[in-house]
Amino acid sequence: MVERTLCLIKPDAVEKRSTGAILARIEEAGLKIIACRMRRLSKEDAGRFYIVHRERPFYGELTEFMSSGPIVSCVLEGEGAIGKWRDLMGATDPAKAPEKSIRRDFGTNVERNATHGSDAQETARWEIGFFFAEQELLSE
Ligand code: 3AN
Repeated sequence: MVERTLCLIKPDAVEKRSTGAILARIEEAGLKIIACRMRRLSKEDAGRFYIVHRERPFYGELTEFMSSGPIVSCVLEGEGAIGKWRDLMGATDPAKAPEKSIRRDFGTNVERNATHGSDAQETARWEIGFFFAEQELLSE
């Protein structure tokens, strides 16, 4: 099934100038970028985006980090895009992510782990809507 998923390139990876290398891996894997922009979140924006984690002990740090510099948000489209993008990223902890995965190659630790990807269809719809209006998704 053709799906859409949200990809974020987090402040650590943008700062390290890994944006181009990460986008290249996405395209090489056959996923299509149908929207892409750079933006800096406020701490409040990051808090809203990660609202499901508000009870977790790392919520404050996570929202601080995600608003610490520019991020790149993209919408990816393709067959099984949600799982495909999560496979490309690897595990949350870069040390546990497989060799040649994005988080292994570009991440530092569970917080500074280079990228984000939606985990299910409903989450993907909500997360895409957080960053983009429907008419900004250029699938044709
Ligand atoms: P994933 O993004 O792989 O689905 P989740 O949903 O467990 O991982 O975590 C959400 C976000 O919270 C991740 N982007 C990760 O960077 C961050 N995170 C998870 N665990 C920790 C932790 N122990 N300390 C700081 N940040 C964390």
